[in-house]
Amino acid sequence: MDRRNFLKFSSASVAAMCAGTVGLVSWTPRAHAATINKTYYITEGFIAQPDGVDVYFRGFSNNTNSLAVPGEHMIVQEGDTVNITIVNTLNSSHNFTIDGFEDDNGDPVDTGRIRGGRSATVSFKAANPGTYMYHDSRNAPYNRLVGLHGGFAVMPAGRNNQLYPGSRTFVQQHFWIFHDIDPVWHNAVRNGNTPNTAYSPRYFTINGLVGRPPGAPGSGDPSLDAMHDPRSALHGHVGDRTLLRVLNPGLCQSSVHTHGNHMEWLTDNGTVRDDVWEKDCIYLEGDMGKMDAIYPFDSPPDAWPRVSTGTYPMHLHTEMSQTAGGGLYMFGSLTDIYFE
Ligand SMILES: [Cu+2]
Repeated sequence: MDRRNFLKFSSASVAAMCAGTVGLVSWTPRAHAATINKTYYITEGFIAQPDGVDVYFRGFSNNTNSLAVPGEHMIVQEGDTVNITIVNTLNSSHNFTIDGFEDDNGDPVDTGRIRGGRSATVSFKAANPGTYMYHDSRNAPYNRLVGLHGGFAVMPAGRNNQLYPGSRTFVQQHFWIFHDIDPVWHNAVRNGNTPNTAYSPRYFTINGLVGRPPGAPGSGDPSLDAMHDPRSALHGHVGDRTLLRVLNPGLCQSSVHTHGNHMEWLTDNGTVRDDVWEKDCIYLEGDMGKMDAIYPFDSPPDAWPRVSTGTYPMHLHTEMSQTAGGGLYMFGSLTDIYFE
């Protein structure tokens, strides 16, 4: 297929779409259940990577002229009626399902097969507060790996500061969706083939972007630089406890590592932990791993004299995840934590 037939994107279209919805994407605390309607359009195209290489992706996008990888996060409240429509603009078949989630009736959410050019709607009542990944589970893991994934969360009814009733509290929340990308596999999927080469990821992203070191092209641009993307970078004053909903649609296992403070580790792959450990490194399983943790925004305990401002990095503790294109260092899955 002629490449000019595809939409081409810098990463910009993804982050720009979310500007103004910092952190609390699509959810504000409210007293009553609501009806939430959302439409995702399955689109495809190329996204320029930090070394200039255009890589093929598919995404759950907000309109037919964009390409969102990951798709926009959804946060709903327990008891809400949720209607999600998927418009498949491609020729290939896809579905939309929320991994591990059961609705008010104990049923999973899944559109089933949506043939090329068709649409489908799932309607359900939200239950089971927590963090989930929505994705296309067909042709697994390939449709998910080429970009058909995003974050979904249910807030407990009547609470705006807890992950589940009785959990430790927070004042703001973010999704951190980590991903790893093998362009050879993406290209095979583009051509309708099943990848038959060894998995060799060359790009590592957080919410679809990589960090850009100072002085590098795109550094400081919130639509390109994960250290300045409002979806990823943490901003807070001392005491602004921040929930991190961490998802891994990629295949690589990771270790999420924060500076400044340890994280309070609340859940491991959807299971609430009996004890809340405070750790500066938390293991994230590959191939659909997830965890929740709170970054407490305490005055950094190791700093002397005591400080309440400063900037600290978050990065994955696997070396290759901090590179792009097979070795470009510091163009990987990292962001910054700003004490203000
Ligand atoms: Cu470090």
